[in-house]
Amino acid sequence: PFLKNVILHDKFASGKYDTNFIDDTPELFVFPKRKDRGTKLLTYIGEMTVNGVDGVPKKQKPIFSPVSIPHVNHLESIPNGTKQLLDEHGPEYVAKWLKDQDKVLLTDTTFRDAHQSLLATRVRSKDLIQIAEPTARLLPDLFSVEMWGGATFDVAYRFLREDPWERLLTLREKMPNVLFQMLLRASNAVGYKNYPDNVIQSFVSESSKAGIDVFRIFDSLNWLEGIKPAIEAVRENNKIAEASICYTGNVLDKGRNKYDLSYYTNLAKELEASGAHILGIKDMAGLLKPEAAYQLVSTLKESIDIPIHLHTHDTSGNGIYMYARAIEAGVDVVDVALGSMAGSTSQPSAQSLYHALEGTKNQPNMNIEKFEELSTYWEGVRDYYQDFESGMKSPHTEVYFHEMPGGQYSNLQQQAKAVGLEERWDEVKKMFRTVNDLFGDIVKVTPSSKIVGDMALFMVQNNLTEKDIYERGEFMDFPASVIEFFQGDIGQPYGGFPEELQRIILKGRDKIDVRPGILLEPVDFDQVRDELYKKLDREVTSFDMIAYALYPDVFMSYHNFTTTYADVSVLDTPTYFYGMRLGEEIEVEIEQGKTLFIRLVSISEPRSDATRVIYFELNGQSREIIIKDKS
Ligand code: 3PY
Ligand code: ZN
Repeated sequence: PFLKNVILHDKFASGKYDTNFIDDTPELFVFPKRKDRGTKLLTYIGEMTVNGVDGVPKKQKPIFSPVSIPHVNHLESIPNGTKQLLDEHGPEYVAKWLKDQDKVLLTDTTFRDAHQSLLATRVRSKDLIQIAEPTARLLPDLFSVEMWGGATFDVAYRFLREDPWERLLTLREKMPNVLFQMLLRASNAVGYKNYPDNVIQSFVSESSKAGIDVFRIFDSLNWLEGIKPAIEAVRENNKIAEASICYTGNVLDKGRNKYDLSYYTNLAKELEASGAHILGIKDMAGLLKPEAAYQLVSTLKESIDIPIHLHTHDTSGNGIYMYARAIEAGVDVVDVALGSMAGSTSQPSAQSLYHALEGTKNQPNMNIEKFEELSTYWEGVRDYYQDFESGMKSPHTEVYFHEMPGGQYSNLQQQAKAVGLEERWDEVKKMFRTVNDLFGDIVKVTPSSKIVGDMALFMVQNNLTEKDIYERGEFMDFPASVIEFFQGDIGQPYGGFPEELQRIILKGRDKIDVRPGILLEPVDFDQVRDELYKKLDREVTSFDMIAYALYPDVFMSYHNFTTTYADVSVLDTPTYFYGMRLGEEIEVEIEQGKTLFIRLVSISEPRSDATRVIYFELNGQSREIIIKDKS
């Protein structure tokens, strides 16, 4: 280990060391602690068995049927797809190729937005990885697979205790043929605030290296200044910049004309001029109605030369009809999810679209049986995450009123639960719209939608009306995110801030009207490396550095968790959430060729200090683990 520390040390690697190197470098003598992954994993399983996972009421582990993984021939080579087009010919070529296709192309969002929108982003890497290679083999005609970014990055570290970079690298290895697409919140990267420009540049360059090909970039206020640096960063890495307009309001409503057709076409032209290879229409809440889609896509097709990629959420139940009209108007790609992970707050179903377009010249090129096979797999996996379902059982046309993004619905609901507002969820949704109007009718998508959500929770919790805010707001402590928004920290909303409200909320604090990235000091990554080396007590990767620069506390809490419990991503999902049943036996492959056989033998009654003894068998040997019962 000493030699390894020397070789991995920055100074040694860069040749900048002298004869005092060993004396002056105490970290060379810090050796990795002996791992006992077995005991750590048993402790985690014991915790889940006795206390359950945070945020989910403790319940007995349900019995799940085995999931069905489609049979594929692993020896055959994986068919080529759009990834090869990009790697061989570059982004401009792919954009032109896309525009030249007669049939509509598809992006499958099952690996990202579908579960962000249906299951509070909780799908674990294990469930993605085991279906990755079959997906690559069975759906090689997809334009792309959206599988990263948005909330998945944060949630992976924060709630799933796994490394999102590992997820990306492993999926890339298993799916070498289809473009990988991510959602990038422009200057907010995959976080909720503006970051210095060099963090965005490093994030884009590292994610490009790790396997992302298409970056769907949006600014949460549709602010052009906010989106430009991210477009440039993507172009520098020779990847596809899909710059997006976020659709809000209703272009058909002539009484509400803040966001009309000319607003969107002007923005689209500016995005094209700023270097977008593809224009994204990001209908994050599913507000785009069929006729509006027809008018919007037709107008955009006349105004710009780049291809158009349409994204929606099927909350209202009108998604397929809307897509059909957009396709008639010439849209080039649409986002769909596999049937069992589609509909409601998620994307429209791939299979439904296929059948809806039968008899038209645009029907996508897809082998419907393969989609069905993969859909069966997801039907089984979705059961594991039943505690994160939103409870929405049928189309909700009320979305046209509250305008809440699909990806936010189940997440805000979890947030409302956490602050005791579960019973008042209907009020929270109505308040979401009240806050929108109070803020001057803004674009609502992460992070602006989170700010509207925070304010809505604050107002419901304190039983406040719009009038109360204007009359008594001087004496209120508003949520930090709301104050930052009115300071200009995430950018400038179209049409500006409502001035009187801004005064009430800021209470004399400073505000800015320039791009926040201009004012933020670049992150010193050398310093981050040194700091992290001390904290992690191991080699620091550029992935760790970026994660730490984005969210230091979440990253450190993830690290501390893995130090206590080892790498829990190796556990199957039911065990990860619910622990084990008495008498149950599981196999856990902790690394290739190394499997632990674990049996839960018995659990003692709580002792006087509220601890229980959990008796396991680990590879045939008895092991006892002590867990405090928190009930
Ligand atoms: C995200 O930013 O995570 C979204 O999905 C926005 O729609
Ligand atoms: Zn979405």
